[in-house]
Amino acid sequence: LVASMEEVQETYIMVKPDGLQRGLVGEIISRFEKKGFKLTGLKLFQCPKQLAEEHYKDLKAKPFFPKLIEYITSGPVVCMAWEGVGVVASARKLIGVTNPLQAEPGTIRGDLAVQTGRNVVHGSDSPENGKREIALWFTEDEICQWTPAQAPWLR
Ligand code: 3AN
Repeated sequence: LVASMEEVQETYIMVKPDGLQRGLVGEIISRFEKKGFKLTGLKLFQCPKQLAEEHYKDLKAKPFFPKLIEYITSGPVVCMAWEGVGVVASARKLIGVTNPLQAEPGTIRGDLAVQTGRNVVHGSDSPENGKREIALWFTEDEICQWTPAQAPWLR
């Protein structure tokens, strides 16, 4: 765990349709930016059903799966790739647990959401899934590598 927290990782973060409709995009991006992670991909996107099903394939057997797919494809989402040391677990901490009522105040879900089925944001749950999901949601040329000019120590 300590080793994985020290390695540079990438994670897929997505503002779900409810987050966009509620005007929370700037607030959510801002939390990852202020923490010190590096944005390497960003787009507004209407997710096709097939992509939603592939993204959530591990949840296919869950009773809420059809509703989840309906929700994610109900309107545009904001797709993001973020890079940084230990970014996968740290982003999950910033997001908070799945049920927003149980999410700690100070987390995105804890501060901004009420329902599990409308929990405003997604974050990859492992470095492997971070890579998998970024490859799923972005083409290679949509990912930009850059060095923060004023703060190279953030890497
Ligand atoms: P997380 O997004 O916190 O990693 P997962 O991967 O267990 O949580 O679930 C993925 C998404 O499925 C959640 N963000 C939520 O939108 C939806 N979901 C999870 N559990 C439920 C549930 N019990 N009822 C309705 N939707 C759920």
